[in-house]
Parts: sequence; structure tokens; C-alpha cells
Amino acid sequence: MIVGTAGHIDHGKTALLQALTGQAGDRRREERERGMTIDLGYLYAALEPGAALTGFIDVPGHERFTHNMLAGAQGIDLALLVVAADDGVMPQTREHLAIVELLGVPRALIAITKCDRVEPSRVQAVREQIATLLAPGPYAGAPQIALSNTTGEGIETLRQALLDAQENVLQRSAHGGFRLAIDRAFSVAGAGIVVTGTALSGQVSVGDTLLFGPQGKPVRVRGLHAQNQAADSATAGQRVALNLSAERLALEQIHRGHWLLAEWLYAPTQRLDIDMQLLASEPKPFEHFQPVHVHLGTQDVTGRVALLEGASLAPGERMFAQILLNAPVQAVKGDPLILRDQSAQRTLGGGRVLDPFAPSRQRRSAERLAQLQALTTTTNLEDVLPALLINSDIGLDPQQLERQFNRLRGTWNLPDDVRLIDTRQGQRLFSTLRWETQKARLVEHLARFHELEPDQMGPDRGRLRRFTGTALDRATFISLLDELLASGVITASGPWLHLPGHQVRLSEEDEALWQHLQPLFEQAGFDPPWVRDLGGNEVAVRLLLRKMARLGQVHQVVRDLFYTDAMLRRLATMLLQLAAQNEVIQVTAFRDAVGLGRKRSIQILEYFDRIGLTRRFGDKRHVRLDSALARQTEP
Ligand SMILES: Nc1nc2c(ncn2[C@@H]2O[C@H](COP(=O)(O)OP(=O)(O)OP(=O)(O)O)[C@@H](O)[C@H]2O)c(=O)[nH]1
Ligand SMILES: [Mg+2]
Repeated sequence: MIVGTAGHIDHGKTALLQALTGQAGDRRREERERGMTIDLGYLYAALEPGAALTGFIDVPGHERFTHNMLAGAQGIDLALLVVAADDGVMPQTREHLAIVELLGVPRALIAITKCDRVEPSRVQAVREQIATLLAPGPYAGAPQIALSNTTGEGIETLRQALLDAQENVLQRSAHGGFRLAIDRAFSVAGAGIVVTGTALSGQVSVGDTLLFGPQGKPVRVRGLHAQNQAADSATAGQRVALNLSAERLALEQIHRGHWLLAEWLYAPTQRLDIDMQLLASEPKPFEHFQPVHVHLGTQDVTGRVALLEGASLAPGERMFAQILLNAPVQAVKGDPLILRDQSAQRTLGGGRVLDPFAPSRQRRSAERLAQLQALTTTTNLEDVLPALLINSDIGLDPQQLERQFNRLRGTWNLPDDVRLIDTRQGQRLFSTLRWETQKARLVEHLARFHELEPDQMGPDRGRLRRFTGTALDRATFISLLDELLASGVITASGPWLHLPGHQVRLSEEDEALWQHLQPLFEQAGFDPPWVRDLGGNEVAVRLLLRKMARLGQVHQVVRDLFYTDAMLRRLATMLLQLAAQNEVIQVTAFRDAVGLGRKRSIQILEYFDRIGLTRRFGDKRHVRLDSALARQTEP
């Protein structure tokens, strides 16, 4: 069990731990000189002979050192709230109480100190004051023990209450990856660097490799202490000291606020979605985008809070919010955090992390809020997943879920209506329904594309993706498309994607223009007009004919000279007839057969060369019988 003190300055927190354990704790010189606690103090003692060691964290009461108190209160099992009988409830009594409530510390005991200094009636008045203070919160009716650190009166009653609590301490789950928020680092002669902190989840053993600090530097655990005793391993809920070794690891690199994590959990983030609560004692509403100090683990980072369900949050109310941090943190779902004002003078409220990898887009959408709602109501991954997925158009990244829930994928039981999609960038989870909807939508978009661009075979992959405006990442989009291609719902012709029934045709406008041009081509026979002689808008005519050339309806023999497909086939037939009579085709023979000038005849033959119907040797040609046109054309 880990006990943390709480309470106003000078109310007797440090004296109480000394009276209880008989240990003075290691006070810094400045603390002795100033007669106050500045930073965290640590003590380990058995509450009675033979009992397991209890870890005590003594915190400073001075308002200027609340940030230290916050680092100490993280992960404690029981808050020992100290109130001096003479002063009664004071500002940091309230603030520390609010902090341990917001952190979700499971239990509290109240010690009324300095009872030797006051009349019993005063003790009674303070009791009532405290009862009123606790009444609206989770510690309503918590035991209050009147005592004196000077005379020792009441200390045994407190000891008994602590022993009872120790028996019933909520065993923290040792599941999940190891997480330790570092609160101290020092150097031990002969051993090297030692860091301490409260293990928040998982377990650690000698020989393990963990990732340290913002850069995720690998460090090896050379030795460890759990609750101040040498051990081979330690688990969540214990105070842990780890002797670390790593290349070029210097004490100056290690600070309170850094994390030690199981390798797979390391994932720095600067955007957290939380369930936020504003203290009822706040004088005015909290405004959207207000700057704050965020205390998470032993970290203290500045940032801003974007309210997700309104423009302001009234005192005592809660709301979903997104924290945008100025420096990266490490967090998992359920982590409590405390928000203090910009100048770090006042605790404003706090919250619980719902999603440490919060989205920047669509953060207020109905679907996103539904996801956040699901994250507040259930804790188990399998129970939350369906609600998360049914509200997600783009699916979820399983690796992020592992880190969000601190649960390795190997331990999941995926529900039936969930699809795990393989993509080039790893896997992605979808609800089966949403995946099928995505497919249907893609097919609709393709149909729409055909409608808008009837003269095109279809878009290529990149163009189709842009056309749909999808939020899916590229890799997932490709997997979606591949499924549709595999099932034949979409077909590919070369790079062009289209629906199987799609046939290229001209737009209505183009069709009308062609209706006008076609007779001119028919009348002209083997000598069609040049583009400039077709009349009308020359540019539009040229564009149409080029478009029709792509569709195979006309052929551009030389620039701006087009033959209809029918006419070109007739020319090809004549060529094949010549070839049937005489294997080698001369320009003159072709010219005489078609009745055109020599220049035009050569232009046509060269076109036949280009499309592979003929092969040229000097001014003679052979027909390539393997060419598509030769095979389609009956002489
Ligand atoms: N008479 C009397 N004096 C006490 C008692 N408890 C503490 N004191 C005195 O009150 C003063 C403050 O006690 P500390 O234990 O340092 O108070 P603290 O709550 O740890 O103060 P910070 O850590 O600075 O917030 C010291 O001079 C103590 O001797 C008590 O029960 N009776
Ligand atoms: Mg103290």
C-alpha cells in the first residue's frame, strides 16, 4: 500500500508520519532551515511488527509547491488528509482534497492534528467542518481521527485504521505494459543511476529493457527495489526503485516527469481527448481554448483546452474536451490528470484520458462524441470496440488501440462484426458494416464519374481517390479497391478503373457537333476535310476529333487530318486486297488503287506503319498479318 499525505502548510503532515513510523525521513537542509516541506519525502515502515511495508509519500502543503504534491499524489492508494485542529479547513486542505478526488485516489482517512492545543469543543467543530467538506464527494463519511503528534494521543487509532485499509487495499491489475512515472533520480556509489516512482501498471523484472524519456531511449534494469526492499520483480501499486544501465546515460538527462515504459507502449502524443471536470469552487466558467498547466503522471506540461461540447464549462460541470499540449506526454486511457491555471497558482479541475491519440479533424462531430461517450461508459476493450468502430468511417489503428487500452493485441477477443483489413501500411480495424458502406460508396462514386465523364474509360487509382474525397488513407483505400476488383464489382482496363458495364460514349454536346460534322466526312470519301475547313469553332472541332480518336472512332493520320474509322477500315481493306495479289506493296500501287495523290497515299501508309498494320522496307511494305486491324479486316 502507498499512502500519501495531503493538507495545508504546517498542519502537521511530516510530524504525523514521524509519530506513526518513528522515522524522521530525510529532510533537505533548506527544509530544516525553513521548517517546511518543499519537495516529496519518502518513508517505508511496517505499521505493526510483521506487516508488509507501507510506503509513505509526504507532500508539501505550501501553495507554491503544489506541483510537487501533484507528482506525489499520482498512484497512491490512500490519501491521509491532515487538518490541524486550531486552523481547521484551510485553502490547501480544499485544494489537496480536490486533487486526490480528481485523481481518483480510492480512499481517504482524515487526521485532525494538534488536538493537544485546543478544547474538545473545537475538535468537534472542526470535525463538522470536515464532514461538510467531504459530503458532496467520494470520501463522504470517511473516518476522522483526532490526535496529537506531540503527545501521541490518537496515533494508535490511526495506525489501526491504516492497517484495516491495508487489508482491503484494491489490488491494482498487473496486466498491461509496465508504466512508471519517474519522481526522483539519483546516483548510488557503485551501482550507478537509480530512478524511483510509483508503478502504475504491469510489472518489471531485473533484466528487462524499458524505454526511457521523451526520446524512448532503451535502458536495462540492472537491479530493483519494490517498496524499499531488494527484489527480482515489482508490480503495479508498488513504489519502485530501478537501477538502470544504458550507453551514455547521464543523471542530468533524467527528470521528474519522465516515463519508463514497456517498449510497445512508447508513443508520445500532444493531443488528448478527456472527460473534463471543472471544480465547483471555480469562481467563473472555463472558456474554450483557455491555457492551462496539465499534470499527468509526474509530468507538468502547458497547453490549451478545446471544449468539445460548448463554448464554456460552468463550475461543477463536466464536458468532453481536447487538450493540445506544448510538449509530448505519454498517456493511456483512464489516466487521471489535473488542470491548473496558466500561472500554476490554482487547481481548476481535472479529468480522465479517454483517447491519448485524439483526432485533430472532426473532433466535435456527432460520431466522435459518440465514441467518447462509449469510452466513458465502458472500460473493457471488447465492450467499447463495437461502439468505437460503428462510429468510425476510417476504421481504427490496432497498434494505437493497444497503447490506448494498454493491452497487447494477442489478448483481444475480437467481436464477430469486426473486420481486420490488411493494408500496405499495416492492419486496420473496421466494423463490417462500415467497411461494406465504404465499398458501396466507392462504387457509387465510380458510377458518378462515368456519368460526368462518359467519354473516358474511367479514372486511375489516384484520380478516383481524389474524386471520392475520401478520408481513408491511401493504403486503406487501395485495400478497399482491391477487394472490389477481386470480387469483380469494379474492373480495371490497364490503369483505368470502371464498372464492368461501362461503355465510353460522347457527351450530348459532342454528339451534337459530331452529327453536324459526320456528313462532311462521308461526302469527302477518301479525302476528308482538314480541321480548319470543317467550319465552326476550330478549337472545339479539333478537341472533339482528338477525343473521338482516343475512343477509336476516328484516326488522326497527320495533324488535323482525321479519317473516320469506317473510312480507314475501307482503306485497310484495299491494302489487304493488294497484299493478297502481291506480297510486296508499292506506294504507287496503293495510290492507284485508292485514287489519291502520292503525298496523301504516303501519309496513310505511314499511319498504317504506326499502328502496326504494315512494315516498311525502303518504299516497299509488307502487311503484318498479326496486327489487330489485319485480323479484324476481311479483304
Ligand atoms: N502541538 C502540536 N504541534 C504540532 C503537532 N503536529 C505538528 N506540530 C507542529 O507544527 C509545525 C508544523 O509541522 P509539520 O509536520 O512540519 O507540518 P507540515 O504539515 O508537514 O508542513 P508542510 O510540510 O510545510 O506543509 C511543527 O512545528 C510541528 O512541531 C501536534 O499535533 N501538536
Ligand atoms: Mg511537511
